[in-house]
Amino acid sequence: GQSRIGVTGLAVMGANLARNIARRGVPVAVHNRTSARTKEFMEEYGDEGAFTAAENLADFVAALERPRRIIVMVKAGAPVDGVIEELSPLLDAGDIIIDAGNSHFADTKRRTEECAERGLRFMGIGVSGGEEGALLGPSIMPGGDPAAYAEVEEILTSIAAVVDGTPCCTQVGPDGAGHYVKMVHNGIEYADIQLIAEAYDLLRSVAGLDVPAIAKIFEEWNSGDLESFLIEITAKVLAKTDEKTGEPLVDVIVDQAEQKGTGTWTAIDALQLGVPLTGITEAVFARGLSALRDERKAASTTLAGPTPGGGADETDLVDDIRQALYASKVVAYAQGFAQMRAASAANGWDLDLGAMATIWRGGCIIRAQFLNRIRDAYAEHPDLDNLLMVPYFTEAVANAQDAWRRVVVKATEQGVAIPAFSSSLSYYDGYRRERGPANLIQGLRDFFGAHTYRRTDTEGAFHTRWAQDGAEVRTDA
Ligand code: NBP
Repeated sequence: GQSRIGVTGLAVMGANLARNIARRGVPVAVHNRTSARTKEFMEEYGDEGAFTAAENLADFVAALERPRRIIVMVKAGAPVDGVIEELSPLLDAGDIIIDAGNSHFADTKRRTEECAERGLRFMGIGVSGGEEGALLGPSIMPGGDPAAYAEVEEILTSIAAVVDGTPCCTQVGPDGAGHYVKMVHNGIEYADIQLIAEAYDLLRSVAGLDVPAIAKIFEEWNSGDLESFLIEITAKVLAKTDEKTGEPLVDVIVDQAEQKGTGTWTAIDALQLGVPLTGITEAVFARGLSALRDERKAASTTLAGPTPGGGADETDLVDDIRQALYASKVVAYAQGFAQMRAASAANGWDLDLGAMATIWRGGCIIRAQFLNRIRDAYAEHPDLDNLLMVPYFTEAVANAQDAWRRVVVKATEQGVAIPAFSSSLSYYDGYRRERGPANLIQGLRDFFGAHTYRRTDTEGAFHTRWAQDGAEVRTDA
């Protein structure tokens, strides 16, 4: 075989990845289950590079140099297992199957083991940046055996986005680590988007601004601490006028958010790890609430509450909202990184969190200036428990907190839902409390379930005989 790498699955992501690779001068074999799609691909893009089109998997495999490197870019879930089943008998020991879709990390772990039993090497790589990223330079999060990564490193780093001369691609860790990090990336994206939506709602409903004015505000915000791809495109979406009605496009878009599930996966894993991941989880819940459109319609005329607004343009409020957005964003990232740290420990992945911030600076949806700060934080403190504890972020939130509190108070008084803003503030206030109210929780648990408690002044587990003589007994001695 002559092709250095193959791509099977030529829907938008696979096609663009294959084109990206071929444009670097690498010969690529291409295949798709439905061969009409392969034919279309060749007709449209065949002259962009050295492609070998294969109608079936046997021809596809035969077109590849060894060890074979095969990128699988099909729909996540059962299709990936199906493709592995079909490919396996055609491959030789040491060949590498690379799942570049949005697979769940537990599936990647399982597939890694199943492939190893067949003598095959499996990699799960996260690819972010959507269609455009796949074609022009995505952020790539490869997981798997380092020796397998070494065989594809040159190709992957050459197609990735580049920031300050550094490719947005680095070996993340073994088995499911790459897909895990991609999952948390998507979770953070949910939180970022929710925070932006809440800021927009506040600017509109509480500050009383119109959509074009809000578009301008986001454009301004994009030149400060908040500078990021998502803030940039928020300004563009808000500035768009609907051709049919002449109204802002956002005013004719139905207010129900859809989702593909990676935010939910992130939240579920946080719950299982016991990591307080309020920002991302509230963002998932907010999409769920948005979906209840008919119920909301009925509730809007039934349930009591204040009507927001009344205020004319309030300049101070606009800047308060900016600061609240920034502080909440810091919390959401601190939580996401704390989750990756916990997952790394639980799975033995040894994740380099600074490197994750580094490869998210370009190519992906959450790309932002801000990630340089996170990279710097881990460069100085590799074992950092929480990003809020490094001076840069400690000060950023300290400076923003008065504004943040004013925004949460105002929104609450006026009846505007801000689940991500307010839960982030509650997390912040809970995290900085030396002594919280969980002592009472333990007392209650001991009362109704004899679950025991620990004392502040003595080692050991204790139980109070609430229903008997009220005396305390030590239960672990
Ligand atoms: P889709 O997720 O829409 O999948 C379509 C592809 O899967 C087609 O090539 C289809 O072949 C193939 N396929 C299916 Br469906 N079932 C198959 C089976 N049983 N055996 C073999 N092939 C099968 O494509 P996509 O939007 O390009 O996304 C690909 C992956 O990348 C997904 O995991 C996605 O979550 C991830 N991703 C997408 C984006 C994005 O912006 N779209 C971004 C980042 C990651 P056919 O032509 O024969 O039906």
